[in-house]
Amino acid sequence: MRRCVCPGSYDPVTNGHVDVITRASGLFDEVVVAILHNPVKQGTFTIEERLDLVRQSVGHLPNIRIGAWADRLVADVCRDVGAVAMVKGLRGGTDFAYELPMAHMNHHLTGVETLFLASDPTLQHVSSSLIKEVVRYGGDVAGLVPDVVLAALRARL
Ligand code: COD
Repeated sequence: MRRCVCPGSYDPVTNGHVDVITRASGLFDEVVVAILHNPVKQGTFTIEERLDLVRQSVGHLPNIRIGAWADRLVADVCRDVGAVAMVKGLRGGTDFAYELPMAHMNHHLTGVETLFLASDPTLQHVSSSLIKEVVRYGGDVAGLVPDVVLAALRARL
């Protein structure tokens, strides 16, 4: 079985994430969506809330597992779940500059490969942080996040 991990903070999951996870699920036998800690980001939603929102957004896909590993290296999670690769989205040059050293480091740690999918051009401007900022000031992000996330954001922010 060819398995991959789609790692992220998912705080919260957006349609950009959903697009990458959906495309990865067509390429691999199984996709493990892994909610991990990004040390430079403050959390808005708890890990349980993020798990629940991811479940409601991609749980309909037949070959998806969802889990949270708050204090683990992503390379170790990939090894533990038996994933040959992690799959990430690239929105542009800034993502590439951020992701490339991590891809090298993760390969150095356990030999795990990182595959990048070019983001859907209509979702290139979507990030969890920008979505939260726009919602906080009353902007409309319908169509950029799953409906369930939109409701959670409005209730929280
Ligand atoms: N379109 C396409 N892809 C997108 C979009 C979009 N609109 N939005 C986000 N993505 C991609 C991102 O590029 C990223 O690949 C992925 O989705 C997750 O995004 P986020 O923002 O939810 O998650 P990040 O970038 O904060 O995740 C960072 C990790 C948690 C993966 C990283 O910090 C990590 O690996 N932490 C665990 C500890 C560890 O192993 N550290 C050492 C790493 S070398």
